[in-house]
Amino acid sequence: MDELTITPGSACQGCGAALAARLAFKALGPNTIRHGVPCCPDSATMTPRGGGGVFEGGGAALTGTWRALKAKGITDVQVVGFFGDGGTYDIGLQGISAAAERNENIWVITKDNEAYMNTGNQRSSSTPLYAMTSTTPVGSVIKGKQTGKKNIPMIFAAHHVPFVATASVGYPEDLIAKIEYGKTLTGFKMLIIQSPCPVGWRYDPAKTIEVARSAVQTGIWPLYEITDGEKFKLTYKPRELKPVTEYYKPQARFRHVTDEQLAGIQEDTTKNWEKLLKSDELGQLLI
Ligand SMILES: Cc1ncc(C[n+]2csc(CCOP(=O)(O)OP(=O)(O)O)c2C)c(N)n1
Ligand code: SF4
Ligand SMILES: [Mg+2]
Repeated sequence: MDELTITPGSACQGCGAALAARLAFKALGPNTIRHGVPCCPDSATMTPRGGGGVFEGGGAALTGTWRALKAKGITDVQVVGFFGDGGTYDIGLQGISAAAERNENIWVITKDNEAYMNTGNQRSSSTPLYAMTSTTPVGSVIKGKQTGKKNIPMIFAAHHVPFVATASVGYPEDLIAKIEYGKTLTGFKMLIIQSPCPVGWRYDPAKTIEVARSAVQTGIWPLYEITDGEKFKLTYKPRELKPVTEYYKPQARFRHVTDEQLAGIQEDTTKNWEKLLKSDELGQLLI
């Protein structure tokens, strides 16, 4: 596999998003057209045939690109939107949902760093419960974000598209295998890559892989794939989950979270994991 991204580019030390780009484009290969919308390490994710775009137009730009190629009889190119969580969960959602509903033959690959990092760490709908961001500060009364993370993979699974999966920069083989499988499918494909950001999440930049792995091993960010909106498979199944505190404690964005709040997060995480395990056993998504 060739290195197709210019990394680290302008990204910060330990940037999970730049690593997500590096892995994703390696797996996608050179026969790929990338569209981007404004996001943090954009220059770090530039590919030889890069494109620019407007947030709300991501889904439409991808659609137009694929349809133009098809009209010319070119059908072996991967048309890829490489977006941030802001561009996927929030600002670009309507257009991406429309493209998914039409089952356009495109990819949406999201480097999910759980906030609008490029513009100064403002909260997005991907920011998790209690996380401190510049727009969900820790004050004397309200401490951090008061609502949970939007479950975007399940929202797109409900569009009944051919492929929706989660991935992590801490598990590169899993990430690459999902892209390689997606390349064999025609239709809408989505991969959400959890991409830790040492600047916004406030941890030691040397620990990006540890933080990413800990999200998966605690069940905070389970790795799975959903085909045709219903067939479900967990692609990483630890015999036992680690306690969520292992994920929360090293990140200063959660420094103010109380033991009682952590107990609530543990309960929700265990409940969700049990549901996913059951879905995995049945091979069928239980919502
Ligand atoms: C319609 C619109 N709203 C706001 C902006 C300003 N803006 C540029 S990048 C950005 C943050 C993007 O966040 P995300 O997609 O999560 O990418 P990240 O920076 O975290 O990599 C914002 C709000 C914009 N360019 N266009
Ligand atoms: S702010 Fe975070 S996501 Fe952005 S380049 Fe730096 S480490 Fe990467
Ligand atoms: Mg972001």
